[in-house]
Amino acid sequence: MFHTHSRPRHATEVYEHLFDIFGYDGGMSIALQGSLLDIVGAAGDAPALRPLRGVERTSLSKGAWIDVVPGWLTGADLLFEHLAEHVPWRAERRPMYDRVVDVPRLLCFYDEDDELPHPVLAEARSALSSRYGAELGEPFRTSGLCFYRDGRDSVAWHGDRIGRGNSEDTMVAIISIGAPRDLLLRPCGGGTTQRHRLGHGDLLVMGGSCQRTWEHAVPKTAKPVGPRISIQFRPRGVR
Ligand SMILES: O=C(O)CCC(=O)C(=O)O
Repeated sequence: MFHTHSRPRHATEVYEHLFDIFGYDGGMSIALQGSLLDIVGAAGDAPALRPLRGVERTSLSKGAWIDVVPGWLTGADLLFEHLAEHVPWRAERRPMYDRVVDVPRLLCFYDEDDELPHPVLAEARSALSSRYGAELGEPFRTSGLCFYRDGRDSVAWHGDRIGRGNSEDTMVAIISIGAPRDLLLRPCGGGTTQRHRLGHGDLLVMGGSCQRTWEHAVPKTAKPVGPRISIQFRPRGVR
């Protein structure tokens, strides 16, 4: 989609492209502020991963857990620009009760044999498989990407239960880049909701029974937030 335009050179231009193409303006200045902060912190650094060591695990209930690694990915500004421009983002519509509604985010799915849109994503998948493969019993294989254009975009409460996530313990690893958004987790059947603010380059891994016994969501927000990209790695047969 972005290919019909000349290539943006830096984050400012990418956000202008988002505005031109999607017509979203909410929070653009906030996105720019975040981006400028990142540029001040790490001027033009290429995307890279920190070592995955000393990860602290939080046990939830019923065998579910999460690991959170703030700032696992550095140089996230450049990755954001690259993905915003090069991923063939799709707007989808899905049946809901008696209507067909817009999915409130843009999507792109990379199956296990598809070339990922940036080499650091293949490095991330491989690092996650090295760190978690023994416990998971298999490598991470697929990558789902979501583009949240602003606070109106969201994902509703759900577990990743299409396929084996419905009956077996598994893992879903999420890298978040762009504007910080809250990822909420709550036990199925009721209980206290946990709020995890995912920032630019943060990793969150949901494991154990999390997809079956807990639900997660990224709610809409009326606050002016800029665009965010979520990159989810999953094993084969989990969606
Ligand atoms: O945006 C996120 O980090 C969560 C995405 C998600 O839950 C999903 O696509 O199933």
